[in-house]
Parts: sequence; C-alpha cells; structure tokens
Amino acid sequence: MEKTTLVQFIRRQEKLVDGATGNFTSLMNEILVAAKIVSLEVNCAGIGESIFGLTGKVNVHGEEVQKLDEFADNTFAKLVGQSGTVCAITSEELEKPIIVPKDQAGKYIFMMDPLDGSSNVDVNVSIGTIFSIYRKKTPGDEVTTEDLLQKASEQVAAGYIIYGPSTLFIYTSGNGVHGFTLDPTLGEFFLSHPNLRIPRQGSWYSINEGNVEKWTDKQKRLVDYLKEKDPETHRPYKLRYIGSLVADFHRTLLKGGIFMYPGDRNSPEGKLRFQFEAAPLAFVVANAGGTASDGVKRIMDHTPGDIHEKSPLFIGSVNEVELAESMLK
Ligand code: P6P
Repeated sequence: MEKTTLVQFIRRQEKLVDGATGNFTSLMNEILVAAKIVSLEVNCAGIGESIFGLTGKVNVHGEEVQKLDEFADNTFAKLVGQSGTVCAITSEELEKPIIVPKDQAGKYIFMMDPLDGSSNVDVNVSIGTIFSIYRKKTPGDEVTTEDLLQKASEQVAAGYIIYGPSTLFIYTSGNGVHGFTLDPTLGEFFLSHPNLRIPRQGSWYSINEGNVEKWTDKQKRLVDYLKEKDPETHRPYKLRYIGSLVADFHRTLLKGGIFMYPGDRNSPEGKLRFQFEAAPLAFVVANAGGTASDGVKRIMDHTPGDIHEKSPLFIGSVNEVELAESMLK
C-alpha cells in the first residue's frame, strides 16, 4: 500500500479549501515536529537524567506540574509560536495566554493540554497531547477575549497525539478524522487510520467508579442501568477506565460506547477543562459520527466564559450519549 505522510495528507486536504494559503499546513507541520520531540522524551523517560517526577510547581488548577508537563508545554509553545501562523497560544499549564508579537503573528489561535495524564508516565501508561485550533475572529492585530473564548463549533481543527505502544497523531479539520502512526526508525508519521468512524452504539463505558459516593442520584442510576443484565438492550456494558483521558477517549473512538467524567457534589463542573479537553475531543468525535455533552447541553454548542473553565463530559457513541442525557435531565 502506498505510504502517505501526515504532511502529504494535509497538503492534499488543503488543496480542497478555496483560498488556502498554506498557513494551516505550516502550523500542522510544527505541531507534528513538536509531537515527535515529546514522543522521544516520553519514550526515554526514566533513562539517564530522569525527566520523571515533579517540578515543584503548581498550575492554575492547583495541580502539581510534572517535569514532562513543562517540557511538552515549552516544546509545543516554542515551535507553534515561531511558526508565523498563530497570534495567541493558550495552555492548561499557563495561567495567561501567550500573545505572539505582531510582526510574527498569524491568523490562528492554538490551544493545548500539552501532556494530559502525565502523572501516569511513571507507571508506563499511555498519555497524550490534546490540541485545538481556532481562527482569530476580530479585525485588527489585538487579540481580544472574543478571539480567545469562542464557541466549540468554531474550531478549525482539533486532535490529539497519544504516546503509547505506538505514537499516534489523530486529527480532524472538518473533513473526517484521520490517524497517523509514527515510524520511529524514519521519524515520520504515516497514514494508518483513514476516515475513522465511531460505532453508533457501543458496549463499553468508562468512568472512575471510585467517585460513586460523590455522584448525583441520577448519575448513580445511569451507571447502575449500564450494569444491569438485559440482552435486548445489549446490557451489561463492560467497564474500561485507564485514568488517562487521551487513552480512554481513543479506545471509545475506535470501539464505541461512552466516556464520562461527570460533575459531583464537590465539583459540579467536574475535573476536565472545556477548552483544552472537552471542546477539542468533542470536535473530533463529531467528525467521526459521535457526539459530546455536558449532560444537559452539547459541548459544541457552548461558548466558554473563562479560558480555564471546567466542564462535565459525556462523549462517545450517539446512542450512549443520548441515553446519558435522557437519564441526567
Ligand atoms: P481521576 C489525568 O489527570 C486527567 O486529567 C485525565 O487524563 C483523566 O481522564 C482524569 O484526569 C482522571 O481523573 O479523578 O479519575 O483520577
């Protein structure tokens, strides 16, 4: 089979877009180079000068920052920031946005969770980078709040890199969801999962059942329902939960079913970030035939009020997300 590299694929897709200037391809090229650098670091973590462990710093959410978090954040911010294609970068690890100097700025806004699930790296569990790309909305050079807080459906592209048994680059720019596998011997991403589609119904659910005592009664009823035996409605569902969003989402995308991180009595908005986790994965799953909700409203219909806003997340097959919404309303 002819091997297609990620850049070749993006160039072909860009030709389908009237008035394309090549800036999107340039931006994606910097993202994939950063992904290769982070992949190398993640896969060598623990050898020599250990990049395991904590920096001793705490992020805006009060979470301890792993050395790898900081490495990934710096790598993506540097390469994307120097690409000449973005005017701003926001990150789960940065309290405030990076505003690119006007003479080096472009029309895109890049958002990222640079290394989601990084606390799992010490136990060799797959982790990942999640990214989202918007266009600057307002005229002029100044980057405004309106540019930084856009409705999820305004995304131009979104995707994730999963650093696991192999390094996969999964993205969509609105024309299907496509996956590329890194060949470490060549240092190149090759097309391996063209036109990914999520099954309309699955047989898996993914949630941290350790939080059950904090759930609402409706959330408890929903999970109990999934576990009841009823062959006619394909129950009981099977439980899979790794505790690394990118890994749990990727399995859901390929196998179907639902991933849930609900709000609870202590944290009604849940744990996951809207702009760096919920919105990009919602854009990916929507382009693969699935959907995502906060339990009441579709993620793609929401406009965040703050860069670091959190959101409950129910994402995956249409059948299961609609079931969740019907039982949580
Ligand atoms: P819990 C990792 O820390 C993370 O942000 C996501 O990758 C993951 O889905 C979630 O938190 C796991 O959270 O509370 O189940 O440990």
